[in-house]
Amino acid sequence: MRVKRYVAETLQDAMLKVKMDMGKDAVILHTRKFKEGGFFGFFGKVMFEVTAAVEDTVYSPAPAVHSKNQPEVHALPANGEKDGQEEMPDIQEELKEMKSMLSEVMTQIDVSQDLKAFPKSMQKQYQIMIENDVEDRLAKKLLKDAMKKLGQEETAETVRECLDQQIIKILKKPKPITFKKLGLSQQLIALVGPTGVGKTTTIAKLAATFSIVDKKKVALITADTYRVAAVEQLKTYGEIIGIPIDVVYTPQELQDALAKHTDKDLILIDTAGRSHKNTGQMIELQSFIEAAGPTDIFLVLSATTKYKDMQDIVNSYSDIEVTRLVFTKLDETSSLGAILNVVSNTQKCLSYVTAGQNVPDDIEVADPVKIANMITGER
Ligand SMILES: Nc1nc2c(ncn2[C@@H]2O[C@H](COP(=O)(O)OP(=O)(O)OP(=O)(O)O)[C@@H](O)[C@H]2O)c(=O)[nH]1
Ligand SMILES: [Mg+2]
Repeated sequence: MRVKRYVAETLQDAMLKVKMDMGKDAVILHTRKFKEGGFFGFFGKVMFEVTAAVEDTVYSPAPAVHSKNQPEVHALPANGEKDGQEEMPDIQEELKEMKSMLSEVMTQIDVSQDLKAFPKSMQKQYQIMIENDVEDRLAKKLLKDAMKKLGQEETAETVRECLDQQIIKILKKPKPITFKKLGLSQQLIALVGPTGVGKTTTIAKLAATFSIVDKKKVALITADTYRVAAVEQLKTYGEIIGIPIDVVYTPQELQDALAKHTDKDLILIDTAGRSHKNTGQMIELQSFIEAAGPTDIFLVLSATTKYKDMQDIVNSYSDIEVTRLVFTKLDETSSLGAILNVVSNTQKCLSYVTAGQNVPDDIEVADPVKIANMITGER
């Protein structure tokens, strides 16, 4: 097989040269247009190049044609020759392109074979975590870290234990409501979050626990005046528990109510459920929060919410200085991966979780060990 390059000012001329030189059996391997001369390919003369091949046996150029008037014909490789040098940037360009394509393909292979690189026990744990709604990226990171720690020493138990430890570390130590032993330590907590997640119920649970069990002086304030039922709901709880409740319509009224309760250990502020898609409502909520100046803001999220929606909700509350996370309705779902995702992405501390409608029983300080066990355990 002989391979040759033919250069001419038009493609037709270049093809003609191929036919004249190699005959009709020539196979065209490649054609390209390039600029000759000029700076870095600019301002040069446009030329056409055809690379053709022919079997040795049929390669019988007419001697007359070959010997005369063929200055642009060069055998490949043409290193060191004028046209060969011309060709170098082009080859390098193609090489660069191929390299980048190759590395793209390699990364894709890496991602898809990523899992196969892990031992079987780890692959199984990955599946479990994914089924429990742990973000793919996070699940893989946890596995890689486990792999680093355990090496090939792993067994199903050690893998799970190792993952649990990592999850517990990400979830951090939860921060419930605490009181200083000495001095002024009033805790002013506002609960915010989307509609229907259980803010009011959680407030009732907290109020009852701290007032009845811990004998703290507790007051409730509600800024949720959108629905009569909402006010009545909290008033009823207040009456049952035996603690005062104020209903405020403006940020000013909120401040006035707070001024009345300087003697209280704990003031819980209920807010109306905000659709995170309604910016007007979010601005109003912010003005209540600013007026209150709470010690902590609890963002209440339902564990039953799809993680993607939860992400949107968390983002929409980014203007409010949320300090803690509360997850409700753990009794209604067994996949708690979203809790891990949110904590991992927001770096906020967990505070409480609730698992049922009963006031005050169905609330507890979030337990990272239990949550980790749920996340790495089969459903
Ligand atoms: N299963 C279950 N239901 C709960 C839990 N917490 C609250 N709920 C129920 O969820 C519903 C809504 O609770 P609310 O406390 O009114 O929710 P909210 O966030 O105050 O709602 P809005 O004020 O409308 O935004 C009620 O039926 C509660 O009983 C929980 O942990 N588990
Ligand atoms: Mg409510």
